[in-house]
Amino acid sequence: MASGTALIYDEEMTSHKLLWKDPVCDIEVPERLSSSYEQLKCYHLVERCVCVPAREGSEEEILLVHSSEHLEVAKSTQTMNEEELKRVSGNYDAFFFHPSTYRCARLAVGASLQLVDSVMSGKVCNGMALVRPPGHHSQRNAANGFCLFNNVAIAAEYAKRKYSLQRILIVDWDVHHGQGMQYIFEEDPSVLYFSWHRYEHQEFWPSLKESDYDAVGLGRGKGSNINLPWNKVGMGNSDYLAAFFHVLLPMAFEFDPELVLVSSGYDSGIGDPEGQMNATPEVFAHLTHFLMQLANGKLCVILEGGYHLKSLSESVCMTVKTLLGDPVPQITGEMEPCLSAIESIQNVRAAHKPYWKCLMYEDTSFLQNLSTKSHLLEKANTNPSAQHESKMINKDEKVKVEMFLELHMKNILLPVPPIKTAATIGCKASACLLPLSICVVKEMDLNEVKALVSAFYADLVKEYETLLSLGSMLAVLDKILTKQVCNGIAESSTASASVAVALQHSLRFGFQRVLCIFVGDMEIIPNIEDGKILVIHICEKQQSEKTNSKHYISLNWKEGTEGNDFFSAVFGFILPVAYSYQANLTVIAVGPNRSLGINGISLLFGLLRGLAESRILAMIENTEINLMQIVAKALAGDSTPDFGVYVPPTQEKVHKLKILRDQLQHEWKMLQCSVKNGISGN
Ligand code: X5A
Ligand code: ZN
Repeated sequence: MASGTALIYDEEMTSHKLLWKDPVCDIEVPERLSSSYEQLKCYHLVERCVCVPAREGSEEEILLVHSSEHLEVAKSTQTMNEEELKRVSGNYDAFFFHPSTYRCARLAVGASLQLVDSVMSGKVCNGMALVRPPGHHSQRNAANGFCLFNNVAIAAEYAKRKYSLQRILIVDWDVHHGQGMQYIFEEDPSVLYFSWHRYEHQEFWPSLKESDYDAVGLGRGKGSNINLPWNKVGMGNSDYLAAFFHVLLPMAFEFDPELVLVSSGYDSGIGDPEGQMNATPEVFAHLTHFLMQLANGKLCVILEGGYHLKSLSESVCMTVKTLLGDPVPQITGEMEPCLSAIESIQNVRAAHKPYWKCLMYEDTSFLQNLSTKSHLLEKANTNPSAQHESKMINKDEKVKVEMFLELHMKNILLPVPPIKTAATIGCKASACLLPLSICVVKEMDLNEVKALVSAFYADLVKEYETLLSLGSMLAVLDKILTKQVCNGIAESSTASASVAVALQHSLRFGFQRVLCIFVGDMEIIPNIEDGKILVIHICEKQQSEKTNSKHYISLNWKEGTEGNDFFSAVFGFILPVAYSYQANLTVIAVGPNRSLGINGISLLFGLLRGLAESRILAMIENTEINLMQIVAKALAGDSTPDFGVYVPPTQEKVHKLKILRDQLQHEWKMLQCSVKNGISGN
């Protein structure tokens, strides 16, 4: 499997700049690129990447998407004087030409294609291109919204042709709707385009009817255009995560792309004057981490917008750090999507129900009577003095966010151990870990184990084999608890005994919230009374007399025999609960009679590495050598190579999930994906 992260940057792309006064365009400055690159250097991320040079995109490549008229107009601006440049710029909505614009735009295209080539040739696994001008508003025949050529669209067409790809996913997390992208691909079923965007019931630029959730694609492309309009400003981390869990990820995994491209605008981040949203830089680490589980990790991130320099550059760093495989910082704060976000999520799910198997049995219905249409509100900046005032407030706000981020980044980037997996010498997983990623530990002394365990599970110390298993598990766990490694793997003769001890030991050590995912038969149910442990037990049938409670959830799920139907449980239930709980340690155990296949388990590990700063203890029954190897790879950061055939969950399974969701969404609020009774308006 390919490894490494490409970084593409060329200082020349900072030469494109605004030469006259224009309050609409003056935020798209060269410093967007240079300050992002400086911040990458500051975190020592540049030296960890494979630096790939940019090149000029050829005319032929630009013509993959654009008309020759558009290319000729752009070309003709190279020799124009300021007055002529201003005149041509005036033909478009929010665009400015500089004599170097054409050259920069060709470099932006070429940089994006270099990235595609680096990833598709296997030179690297993933990468990011820092480019200007951006691309996603640009259309076949027009510049628009700071964009001249549509870098990402050209990259997708190029990848389709050169590498005969049949399925490409484009994720546009820029805060604006990439309407250019939608127009280019709306009839093309081979490109799945997802965009969320500030919309405010069509009040926000570009104020198009076709940016709403009901634009699902045209003709053969029906279902392959996903619009998630945000009707309020102030959307934050939980809203973005909810959008991924309940909209993008289920569809993306069903689509099963061969390559993922990100139209990576950071104007959806906190402090941005355009977006007015609240998401903090680390959310982009999570979004990136999710997408890294698709397409065998083949992920190309290409810069679009982002106008608060500090917010932009920190978010770029979070993205690159994650591409490099670093542990993902924990998201802090209340995990609850807002009502308006849930409404939008519900509507886009309803609109796409006819086209996606994963939604087939969901009882989605459109929300009528949308709450608080904002079009009645006066716009603040209609007169010049108010406009002046709002610029002052913006300046204040900008500095405030700068100061907040300075401190915030220090808090979330506490030293985290690099991803390294602890295992004992005898552990059969050791062999598949690279020498660099393994930390060999010595089993705990058996007398010590006895002393430790007899305090809470006296019965366990009687069997020698159990004692041995506990000895190696405790040694591995200690490495994780003391933060010498990120994760660890232990084999056990009885997984449920090992889990029970591991949980007690972690609490004693002082961990406040431990998430335990148990797959298979569990004989000993750990004590969950005080809420410091949350157990999700995935098994074929409810086993114990124990009924579901907030902290013990039995998810009765047996993977279908014809293929993989586990995604809906992962995205619709496990991840939302896990993100709501905010654990600081995850224990994943696989016991006897597991009801999931190895691919499902591997995906589970990959996704859950995004939580608890990647702290995971894996406990595998010692008969499962094959599984142990897969898990070791997932812990080291490899993506799941192949999910197997997609089959939709049966109606019965969907129903089961719905019941669980209804039961638990008041506790674990990230489960919410529809508004009560489908009626709102209050
Ligand atoms: C790439 C991008 C925004 C254009 C805003 C015009 N463009 N009002 O973020
Ligand atoms: Zn934007």
